[in-house]
Amino acid sequence: MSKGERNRSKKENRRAETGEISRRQFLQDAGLVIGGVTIGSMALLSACGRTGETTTEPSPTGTTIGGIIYSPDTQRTNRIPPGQHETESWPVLQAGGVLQIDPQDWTFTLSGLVDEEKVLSYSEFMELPRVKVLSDVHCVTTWSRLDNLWEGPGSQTIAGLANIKPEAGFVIVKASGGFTANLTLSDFLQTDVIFAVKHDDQPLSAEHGAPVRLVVPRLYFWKSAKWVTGLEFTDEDRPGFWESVGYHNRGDPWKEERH
Ligand SMILES: Nc1nc2c(c(=O)[nH]1)N[C@H]1C(S)=C(S)[C@@H](COP(=O)(O)O)O[C@H]1N2
Ligand SMILES: [Mo]
Repeated sequence: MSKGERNRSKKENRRAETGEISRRQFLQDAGLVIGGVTIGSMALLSACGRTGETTTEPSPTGTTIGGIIYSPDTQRTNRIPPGQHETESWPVLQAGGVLQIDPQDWTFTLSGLVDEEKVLSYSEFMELPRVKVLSDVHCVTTWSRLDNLWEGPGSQTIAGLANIKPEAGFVIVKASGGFTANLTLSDFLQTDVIFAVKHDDQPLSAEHGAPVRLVVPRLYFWKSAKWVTGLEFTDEDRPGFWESVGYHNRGDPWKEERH
């Protein structure tokens, strides 16, 4: 174990013992943290007319403050789901190696139960209207990383590019190299689901899924496909890559839907 790792784990232990919740430096720089409480929580509390009291159940839709959509789980008092622990680092995980995608070769395709298949080039995708989402990441291997700021088109913007047929109830998310992940259309269309091109105000790196990755904040991180290349809308559910090798079909971290 390196000195850095030792210091980090000491810090994490201390934080776990005191119950102190870490905030990312970028949020402080962005002025989003005051005295250890995110402005989001404070604004939410005052909007609800309560002070000195926190909500235990998040609002189902998320809250938008200062142009940022706060994923509802970021408003929980205890933000770490059962069986998870907080980490400050950001591990890189995928089946196989990191993919280096040339944006010039990258396209995004909407197919399946749509009136007409649609293919966007990288420059068309980058011109789409964007949102910002603050979310927590929960990997099924037990690490959780809080306060991630994502930027990119929201799932509803992407869905609006195609006329989705009424029979469609599921979305198969597709990524380079044949990776897939399945979602119900309703999970996909939540307001905090985003096709991220930036993380913490920096362009997304190749290892975390550049040029575009999906982020589905309310489900385990395996649903958040890196190097995403398109969506297929279907009337029947079809397990994706991790779901076919034993992961849970939905993956709600608060219910520990792991396997
Ligand atoms: N294309 C692709 N995306 C993927 C995966 C994968 O194997 N391939 N694995 C998922 C899993 S299991 C996790 S935990 C996260 C990890 O994302 P990160 O490397 O940015 O932390 O990516 C998800 N997205
Ligand atoms: Mo994972």
